[in-house]
Amino acid sequence: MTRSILILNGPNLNLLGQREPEIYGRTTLADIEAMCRAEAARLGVEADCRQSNSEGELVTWIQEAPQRFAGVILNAGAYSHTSIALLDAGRALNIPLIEVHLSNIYQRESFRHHSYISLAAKGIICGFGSRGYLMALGALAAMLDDAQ
Ligand code: CA2
Repeated sequence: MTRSILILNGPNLNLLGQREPEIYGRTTLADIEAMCRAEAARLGVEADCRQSNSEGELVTWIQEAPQRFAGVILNAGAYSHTSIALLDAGRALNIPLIEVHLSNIYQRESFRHHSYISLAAKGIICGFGSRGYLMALGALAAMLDDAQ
């Protein structure tokens, strides 16, 4: 069975480290992706990291994920709070999806308190900054180990 994990980041996350450091910190998306690849290697899995500002592209990547991946880590950014299309794609998955947010969305504006993705997620990690992606990788790797 494949031990590859797809890590998806949604709209505006390409701006990390460049704007609003008081909310999102100074770590760039390239830094996070490098941390994820290093953690994946440590856990004996592979990480394929992608970012898109396009809802449709994210939907397509989620739809195609079971062909090549054992799990999906998704930070859908603001689409988390708006996108029924991403929810439907997540619900159609037959592999686990873990939802990640850098910030604690429940400490922020009320419109961020609801996430459509959560309805399709195996689990949700928020508020731990970039460490949340590593926590999600650890959870998926442990699930793969348990399934062996
Ligand atoms: O906390 C998270 O990870 C979020 O998914 C980030 C989204 C936000 O809309 C969600 O409510 C929570 C926003 C990502 C945008 O990131 C930026 C980074 C720097 C400058 C501007 C935006």
